[in-house]
Amino acid sequence: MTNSPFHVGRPNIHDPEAFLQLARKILDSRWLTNNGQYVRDFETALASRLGVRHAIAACNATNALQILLRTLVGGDGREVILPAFTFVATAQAVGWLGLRPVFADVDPHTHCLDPEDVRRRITSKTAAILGVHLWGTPCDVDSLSALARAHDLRLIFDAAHAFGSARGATQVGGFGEAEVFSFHATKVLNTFEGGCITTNDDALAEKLRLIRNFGFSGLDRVEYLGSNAKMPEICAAMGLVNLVGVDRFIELNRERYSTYHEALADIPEFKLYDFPSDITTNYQYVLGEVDPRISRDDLVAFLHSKGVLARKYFTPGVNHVPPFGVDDGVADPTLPVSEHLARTVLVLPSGPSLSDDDVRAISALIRTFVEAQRA
Ligand code: T4K
Repeated sequence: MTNSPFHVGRPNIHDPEAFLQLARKILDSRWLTNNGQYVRDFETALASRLGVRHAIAACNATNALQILLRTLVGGDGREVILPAFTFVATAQAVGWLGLRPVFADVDPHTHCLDPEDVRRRITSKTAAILGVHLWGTPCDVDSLSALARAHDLRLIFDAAHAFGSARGATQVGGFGEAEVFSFHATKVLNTFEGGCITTNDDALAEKLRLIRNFGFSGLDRVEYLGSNAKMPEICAAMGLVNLVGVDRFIELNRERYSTYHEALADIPEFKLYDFPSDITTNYQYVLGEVDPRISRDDLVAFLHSKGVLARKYFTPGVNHVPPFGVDDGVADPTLPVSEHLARTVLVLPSGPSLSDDDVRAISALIRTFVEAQRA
């Protein structure tokens, strides 16, 4: 493999020169953080792009989830229902606040929350549903909204993977009471580290802006229990530059996905994730399920030995991560789909840093491994 190693999360950088010019301006201005001009410009650009009233920039999605959960739900031991198949940060944000995560199973096709399983897990202690638009596929928002309304629950979404995704005419960003994006270096839109909360609720947005900054409502006046979840100016500058290129990144992601689709179509032991036809996505993650008769972990080791740094997202499942559980190899029978996916899913390198030839070469390695196992 000539260009290896190949990474799952190579950062997308639209225009380094434009970024460096902004960096110079930030240094000259001596205004580095605390709601500076670039953060405000980035928030305006995000809100406009996502079709929402408010985008509140944050230092990362984990912190953003925490201040949102704390503001809407509190931190008093009540229960939050979330998927068992997600990145650990979703559950850690809940656990960090002293809320109790209740893990629900996911749909075998979308890998997003199964509303029927959510319904079964609602109790008198349930305070909120936290959906995750995994792999950039929007959740079954209508069913989850109906459940939240019927049981008087808060409904928020972890949209860390879903910048640029949409269900019908509504872009991710406008669902539930609020949504949280990640702009981590590995995401389709990156600000080094970063994230944002989007909402159409004016009062919630105003409160979150204060809480993000220690709860200050004036120079010497603290109104709420706050935190420090501010995005620095340099990150906002990166975001502004990358926003210009994000549609191109998505287009390149889509091309890589199509190439994988063609190259892997006749390998039944590697079932490429199919994005539902009624949604729009950013194609940031390309993944497949490895037939359980073949060791997913051996395939990963083989690919790594060839410089292809495929990832076992998300293994172990969050229900097996301390303090939520133990990783003792015993599957939870009430979470059959999540347990299966945690054992079989493999995320492949993709995105603008790879060429279509790289994708074909990676696919050929998968074929070689699978055929050797068949023999
Ligand atoms: N909710 C969900 C559903 C999430 O997936 C995440 C984060 C969050 C919430 C929380 O968002 P943040 O608080 O992070 O904003 C990575 C990311 O760190 C994490 O943001 C992401 N999800 C998760 C799925 O993946 P790791 O530990 O796997 O990253 P790492 O360092 O192994 O990097 C992945 C690949 O990318 C490697 O091959 C190296 C390459 N890479 C990475 C970085 C940072 C580069 O080439 N350049 C880089 O600068 O967690």
